[in-house]
Amino acid sequence: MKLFYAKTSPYVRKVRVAAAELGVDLELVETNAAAPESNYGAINPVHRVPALQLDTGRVLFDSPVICEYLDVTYGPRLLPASGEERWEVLTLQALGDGLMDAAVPRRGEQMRPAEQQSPERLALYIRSMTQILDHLEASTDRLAGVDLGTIAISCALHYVAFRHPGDDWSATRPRLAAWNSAFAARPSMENTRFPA
Ligand SMILES: N[C@@H](CCC(=O)N[C@@H](CS)C(=O)NCC(=O)O)C(=O)O
Repeated sequence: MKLFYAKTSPYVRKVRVAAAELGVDLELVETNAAAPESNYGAINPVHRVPALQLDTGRVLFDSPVICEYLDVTYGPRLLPASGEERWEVLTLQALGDGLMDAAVPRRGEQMRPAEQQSPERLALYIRSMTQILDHLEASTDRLAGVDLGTIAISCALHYVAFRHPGDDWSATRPRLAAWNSAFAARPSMENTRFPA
């Protein structure tokens, strides 16, 4: 199976950590989806990474779909099949993905020339990030075990530290920071670190 990926994408890291936790090897295909001349749309018409191409040729996207496919096929271990636990894990995954969904475009906005940046848009991203981080700090007792929820949240927290270091999110959220440090020691997280 081929994973179309970028080293700096938190969504990709989530998929790679899930695969590692399940003991699945993926062939990595480095992909710059944002490049204007990219023909990656022939693989994933949404034109985002990650995408997973199965040996049959079928292509799966986006990251929650890929993670669920991997878990159903090689688990299940990371997403309970039914019951309250399933909704809990999916909701935690949505919190992690939601943090990425604000932190990633905020970074994109900040990469534009200063005079083209929208302060209003940046404020909305920062509001979403702050709310999610505060919510997680108040709910660290929910972060037990290794599942698609905790994987998504840890990948999102590392992305925030990687791309928005000035936020110093962990300084004011000690319980979440302690949980994330312990989670980061897992080989699946160690082996998928963002570049220095
Ligand atoms: N909802 C998607 C989001 C994926 C996403 O936004 N990926 C970014 C990289 S972090 C991307 O490919 N951006 C390229 C672009 O927007 O041109 C998922 O969960 O897979």
